[in-house]
Amino acid sequence: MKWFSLTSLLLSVFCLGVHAEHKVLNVYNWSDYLPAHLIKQFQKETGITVNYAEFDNNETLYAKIKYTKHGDYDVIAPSSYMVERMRREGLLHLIDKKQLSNWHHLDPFFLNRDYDPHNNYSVPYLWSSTGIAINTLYHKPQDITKLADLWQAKYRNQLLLLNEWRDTFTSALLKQDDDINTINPDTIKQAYRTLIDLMPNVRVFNSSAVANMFIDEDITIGLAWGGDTFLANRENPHITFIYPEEGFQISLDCLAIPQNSQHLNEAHQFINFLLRPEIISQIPPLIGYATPNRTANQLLPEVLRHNPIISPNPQTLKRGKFQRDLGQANRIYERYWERLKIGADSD
Ligand code: N2P
Repeated sequence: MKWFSLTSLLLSVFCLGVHAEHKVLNVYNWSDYLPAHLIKQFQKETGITVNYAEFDNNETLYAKIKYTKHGDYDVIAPSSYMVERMRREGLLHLIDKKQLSNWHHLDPFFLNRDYDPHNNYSVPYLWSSTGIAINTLYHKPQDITKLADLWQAKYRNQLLLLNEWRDTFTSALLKQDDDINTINPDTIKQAYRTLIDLMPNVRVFNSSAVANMFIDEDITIGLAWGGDTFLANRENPHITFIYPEEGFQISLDCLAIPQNSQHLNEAHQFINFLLRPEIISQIPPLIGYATPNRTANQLLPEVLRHNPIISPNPQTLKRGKFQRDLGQANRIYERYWERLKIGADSD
């Protein structure tokens, strides 16, 4: 009896100890943006349990972080312009670079940019371009060299547009030869009208299943991220990617820690894990997005490093543009975006 009580006492003390030690990390990332085996490896190495959730556009992420007050997330992956917005609104926690021993692997090309001048709030994670994806069994590449081509009547009810207003408006602004970061209400309205003109050609708005829609041939032409197009191309080599003549946008997705995170050490451990060259270099071959980690890039096979869908050649790259936060003008765009999606053609 005594022996039994002692055992159960020891057992409960042990369990309490384990319970107190149990570490958790809540990650909120883009859909299909981190292979599951790497999450498992991190859990195994650190004993930290990762709760993992996904989003498919920056605005969904923004709303979650802005309106949840309880520190539901510890690591998030906003694109550069969203880092700028969140930073400005006090939604991000300072990154403690002393805890990131792998920081030096990052390519300086991606560091200290205007959206976060000293990278005090964000760590570059993966990047890609927004361009036009086509299936060459159905469309001739020589017919589609610029965004303006998508407005042709022959593409009626065929296009996929990304379910991300920033990228969709960027395409309209590029087509009309305007600054992709404009905050001028007249120019924004003009871009809205340009998109209204495109609507008869639009079949679907989607940003989480783009690769599969192309692979299944539900869609044969549309705006797409290079990474998703790379995946589709691997399954079907007829699916290819076009960097539009008017220019294109470079999306740099970053890792950041929300201001109200409850697990700061775990968050830094996770970010440092993803900065390890032998970890992050596993991602581009699997999901088709490029890494801003210079050491990791050197570990990639030559053929992948120079794959034109994953990363444009230096000459093409010159046409690439970075998006900035639009401040108060975000509201104007958002209002037009809602109208566009419900098909209301009004001012
Ligand atoms: C892949 C995630 C896309 C990230 N589904 C685009 N910024």
